[in-house]
Amino acid sequence: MKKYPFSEIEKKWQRYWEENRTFRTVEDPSVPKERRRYVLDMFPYPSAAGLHVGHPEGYTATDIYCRFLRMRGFNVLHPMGFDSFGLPAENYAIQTGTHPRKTTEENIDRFREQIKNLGFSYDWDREVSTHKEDYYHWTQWIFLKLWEKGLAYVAEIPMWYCEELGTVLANEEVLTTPDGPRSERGNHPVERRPLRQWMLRITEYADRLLEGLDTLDWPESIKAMQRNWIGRSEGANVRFPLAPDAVPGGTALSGIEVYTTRPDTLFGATYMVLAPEHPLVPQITTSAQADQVQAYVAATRLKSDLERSELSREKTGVFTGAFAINPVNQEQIPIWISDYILISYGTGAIMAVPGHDERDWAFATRFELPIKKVVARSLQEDPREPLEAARPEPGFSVNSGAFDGLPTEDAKARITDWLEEEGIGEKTVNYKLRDWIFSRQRYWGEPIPLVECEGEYYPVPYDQLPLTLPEVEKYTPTGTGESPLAAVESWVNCECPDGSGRPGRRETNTMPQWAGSCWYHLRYIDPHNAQALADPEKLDYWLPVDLYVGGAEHAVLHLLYARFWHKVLYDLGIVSCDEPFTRLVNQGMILGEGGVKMSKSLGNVINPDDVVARYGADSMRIYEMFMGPLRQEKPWSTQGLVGVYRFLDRVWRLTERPVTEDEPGENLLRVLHKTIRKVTHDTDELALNTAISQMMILVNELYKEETLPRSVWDPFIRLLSPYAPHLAEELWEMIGNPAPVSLAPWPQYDEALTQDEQITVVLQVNGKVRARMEVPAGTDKATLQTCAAQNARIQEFIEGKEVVKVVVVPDKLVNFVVR
Ligand code: ANZ
Repeated sequence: MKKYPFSEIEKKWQRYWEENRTFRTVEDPSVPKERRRYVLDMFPYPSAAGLHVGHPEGYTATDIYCRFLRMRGFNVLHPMGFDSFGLPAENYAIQTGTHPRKTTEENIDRFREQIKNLGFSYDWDREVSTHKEDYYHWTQWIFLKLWEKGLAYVAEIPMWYCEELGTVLANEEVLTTPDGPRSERGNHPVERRPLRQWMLRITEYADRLLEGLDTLDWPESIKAMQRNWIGRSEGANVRFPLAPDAVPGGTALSGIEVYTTRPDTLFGATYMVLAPEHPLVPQITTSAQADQVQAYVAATRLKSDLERSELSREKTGVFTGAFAINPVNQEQIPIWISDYILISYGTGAIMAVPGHDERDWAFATRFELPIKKVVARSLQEDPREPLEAARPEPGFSVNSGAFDGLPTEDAKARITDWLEEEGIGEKTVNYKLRDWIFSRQRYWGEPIPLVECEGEYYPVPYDQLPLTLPEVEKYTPTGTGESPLAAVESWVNCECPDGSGRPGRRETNTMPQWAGSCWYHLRYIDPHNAQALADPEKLDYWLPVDLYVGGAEHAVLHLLYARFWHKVLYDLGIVSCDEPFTRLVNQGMILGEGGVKMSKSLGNVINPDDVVARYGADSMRIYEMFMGPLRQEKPWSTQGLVGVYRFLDRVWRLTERPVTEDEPGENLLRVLHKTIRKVTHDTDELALNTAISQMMILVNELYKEETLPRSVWDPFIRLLSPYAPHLAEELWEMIGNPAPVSLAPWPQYDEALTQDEQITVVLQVNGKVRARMEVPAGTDKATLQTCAAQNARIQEFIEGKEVVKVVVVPDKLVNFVVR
C-alpha cells in the first residue's frame, strides 16, 4: 500500500471546502440563540516574516472546537482577518519607499495562504483587514461618536521625541542605555517633549471596566493584571500649609496637597516630596538650592515613568530649601523633590512616612531624614522601640495623639473624618489608569476625521466618511513632530465642514494600531454592510463572543481598549451587551527545542510551512495540540511531531483492512464508547491533548482486529474529523459516506457501555478462599493487592501475622501467604 498521501488529500479537501463554501455562516433564525456560538481568534498582524508556530496553536484549538460545535448542531461564527495598520510596514516604507499598502497586502496574501493550508474552517466571506477603506470608515465613525460624547480631547503630553529621526517614538521604540534614552532605530538620543495629542477618556469608564471583570470567565491572572492596571485605590487628599518664614514668598502660596492611602500614618510624616515637574517647585525653591533643583528637574526629563517607578532603583532627590507644616502636630518638615514621585498620579506630591513605606524608608536612610514609628504590631509593643525596616503592614496606631491604640483600618477612617471636620482634607479615590493617548504622528493609520478651524475642531460629516489616506511622496516624518500627512498640502487644507466656507486644516495625526482591533469582533458579524457598522439584528444574534483565544501578551492593553469601546457602543445603543468577550483562553507559548525561546538569532525558529510540507497540515494540527495542555508553555519536539505523523499514518493503514458490517467484540465496543465520551468531554473543555491520547488508544484496539467493523470505524472518523479534518474527509469518502464529514452529526455514546465490565476476584489466605471482591476487568496487580489488603475479612485472617508473599493473578485471585 502506498504511503499516507497527506499532501494530495489535504489539497483535495481544502479545494472541496472552498468550492462548496462548507463553513459559510448565516444568521439562521431557526437556530435559537442558545445554540449559536461565536468563537474568535485574536487576528494577526501580517508581518513580513509570515506565520510562526505560535499562530496555529490558538487557531487549531478554536478550529477543533468550532468543528466539534458544528457537528453537534450549533450555528458557529468563526471568522479571521488582519490587523493591518502598523509600524513595521511604515518603517519599511521609510527605508525603501514601497507603499505600506503594497507590503501589507502582499503579507496578507501570504498569511491567508498559510492559514488556508492548515485547513481551518473560517468563513472567509467575512475576512476583514483594518487598513481597508470600507473597514476604517467605521473606525472613524466610532471615533466621531467618542468625540461627540466628549470622550476625545486634545492635550499637551510629554512624548519621546528624536531630533535625528525627526519623529515621535513609542515607548517600545526607546531603549534605556548608559548614555540615556536612545532610539531603537539608529541609536540616536531621544527626550521627552510636550506635544499636542488626542486623548480618549478611558478613565471615565474605570469603575465599569473594573466591575465588569467580575462577570467574566477569564483567567484569574489576566483579571488581576487588568485590576492592577486600573489600580483603584482609596485614601485621602491632605493639605499641608507651607512654613511661612521658611519659604520664599510662602505666605502667598496655599500649601501642598498630597494623596495618601494611609491617612493613619499622618503623625509619621517627617518630610514631603514633590514630583520634579510639580508647579510649586520653582516657587518654593530657595536661591541656595536653585541650581541643584534645576539640574535634577532637567535630568528627570530623560526618564520614563516606568523607570522612575522601579522599586529596586536607588532613590535620588534634592532638597528645595523649603519647609511645610504637618497639620496634625505643627512640626516643620523639609520639602524635597524626587523622580519616584510621578506628576501624573494623585496630586504629584506625597507626605513621606519612612517608617511605614519602603520607598520612603530607602529615601530617608539615604538622605538621613528622621524616621518615626506610628504603627505597632500589637498593643503590647513598646512605642519607643525603633523600627529596623519599613513596616507597611497594618497594626495599631502609636505616637499618634488621640488616635493611639486604634487598629489601622479604624485609624484611617477616624483620621479622615477629622481631616474633613477641620477642612484640611477629604476622602479620595484614585486610579492608576490614565487617559489613552490616541494619536500617532504616522502615515500608516486611520486619519482622524476632524478639521481645525480658528482653534476649534469640526467633525468630517458622516456622509463624507471614510476620510481616506492620501498618497504621499515620502513616508519620512516632517521633522516637526507632525505626521507625514502634514506635508500633503492639498489634503491638509480644506474647507471647514460647518458650511461657513472658512479655510480649515485637517487633523494630521492618525490613530494607533489598537483602534482597528477594538471593534473587529463587531465587523465580522456584518462585514460588507455599507450603511452601518453592522446590522443591529445580526449584532443581537451573535454577541457576545463566547470564546476568545489569543496570547497573554494582550492581557492588558488590547483587552482593556476593546472592552472600553464596547462599553461606549453599549451606551450608544449599538450593541446590547456591555462586555464583548465572555470567556477568554490564553494559549501557552511554544518554545524552541529544549525549552528556550524561539528566536532568529538562536536559529531555532520552526516554520509552519516546512512542517506542513514534510508531515502535512493534519500532523501539524494534532502535534501542536498533543504537545501539552493548551494554556501551558511547552517546547517544540521534532520527535514528538514524527510520533504524531506515525499515528496518522497508522490510521491511514487501517484502511488496508476490509470494512465489515459485523458486530464488534465487547471489548472494542467498550473502548469505542469510552473514547466517544472522553473525546466529547475533553474537546468541550479544550483539553485537546487528552482527547488525542484517547483516540490513539482506540486505534491501538482497532489494530488487534483483522477487519474494521463499520459501527466502530464510522464514529471514529467523526471523532477524528475536528482534529485531522483532511484525513477524516478522505476516510469518510472511502467508506462510501456522503461528504463532508465536517458537517456530519457527532457520535453519541451509551453511558452503560462506557462502564468497565465487573469481575469477581477471589481472595485467599494461604490458599483458602476467605472472601470475594468485585473489580473492573483488567484491574492491574498493584491495585488488586491494595484493595484486597483492605478487605475486612482478609484483615481478620492476616492480623498479627507476617505476610511473606502475595500472589496476584489479574481477573482471578489474590492469595496472601502468611506465617
Ligand atoms: C503616605 C504613606 C504612608 C503612603 C504609608 C503609603 C504607605 P497606591 O496604593 O498605589 O494608590 N503616592 C501618592 N502619590 C504618588 C505619586 N504621584 N507618585 C508616587 N507615589 C505616590 O499608592 C498611594 C501611595 O503612594 C500614597 O500613600 C503615597 O504614599 C504614594 F505607610 O502616603 B502614601
